[in-house]
Amino acid sequence: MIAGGGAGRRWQPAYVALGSNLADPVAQLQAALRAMNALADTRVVTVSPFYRSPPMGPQDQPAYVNAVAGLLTRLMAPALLSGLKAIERARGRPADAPRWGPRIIDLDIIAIGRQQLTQSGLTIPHPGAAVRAFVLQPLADIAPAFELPGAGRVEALLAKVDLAGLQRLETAA
Ligand code: ROI
Repeated sequence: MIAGGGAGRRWQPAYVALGSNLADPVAQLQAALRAMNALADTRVVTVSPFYRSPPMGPQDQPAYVNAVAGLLTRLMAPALLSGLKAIERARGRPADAPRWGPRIIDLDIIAIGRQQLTQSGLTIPHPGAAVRAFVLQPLADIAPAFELPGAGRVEALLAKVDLAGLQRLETAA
């Protein structure tokens, strides 16, 4: 049993997907990366290139900018999730924003090491990660051999998705 505020003993690799389609998306991702690096017991160790991607879901919204960050963290999943939600709120994302609507910043935990869990509204690995080009391409850029628990190797999953419309940007972190 680990006492206290959600920090475990061991550092674990984690991947977080970033997405934005409002209020200067590139700047939103850059600011969120700085804020993630400032979370307790967490360091951003690698960042993928940034990609412009057509909206999945309702089409009457701007294109997204997406990326994936590789972290090392000692936080347990719920503590990392609340840290990411706090960053989303601090950047001005309303807590009650429509689920498939445009957003200032979206930070989703894709995976934490080899964990597989579902608890209090959080499923790890993220159920969409294995089928979304805008997650798999940047994840493959930084971790092609990573085994997404229960789904398969990232580079094998990437080979099965449609990459049409995904455009790598020159700007990055
Ligand atoms: N579409 C794209 N391309 N990228 C996203 O990050 C993204 N996020 C969302 C929905 C609305 C599902 N569509 C998206 O939340």
